[in-house]
Amino acid sequence: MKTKLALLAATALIGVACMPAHAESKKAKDAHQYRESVMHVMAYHFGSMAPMAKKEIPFDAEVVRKNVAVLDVLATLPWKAFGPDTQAGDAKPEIWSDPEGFKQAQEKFLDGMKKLDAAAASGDFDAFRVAFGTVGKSCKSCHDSYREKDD
Ligand code: ASC
Repeated sequence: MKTKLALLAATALIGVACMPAHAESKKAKDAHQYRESVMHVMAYHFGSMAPMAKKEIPFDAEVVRKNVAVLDVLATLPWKAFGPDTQAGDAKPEIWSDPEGFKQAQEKFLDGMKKLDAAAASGDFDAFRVAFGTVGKSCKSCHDSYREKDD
């Protein structure tokens, strides 16, 4: 009996010792997965237009309009998943310690998206290229300040 108890205790201790240092709560894990998934799909749609902006492939206004329509919806989604007690993944602590700065970074991105919307609607390549660059810069500057990893 004593041996059994000792074994159980040892197993429990090993279990605790093996837990990751930053075990995520279910809430943090869900939020982390949600925002990362949205950002991933955003990067996919945004990135798919990069070869056009770089003139590597011909400009196709219809393809741009379709991607931008998807991005318009996605762009509204990640922010609510940075709520209290959701620190996890590559999100820097500054998101929670500097909420004003993080909010400004979101607004910069959403302003850029408005420009990209207008450019997509116009079907004008130069307007698209400029607005695409503005949005890309806002992604990068937010990542530089609030994300652990580089782009
Ligand atoms: C992308 C993507 C980003 C931005 C950024 C632009 O396609 O995933 O984070 O563009 O790299 O500088």
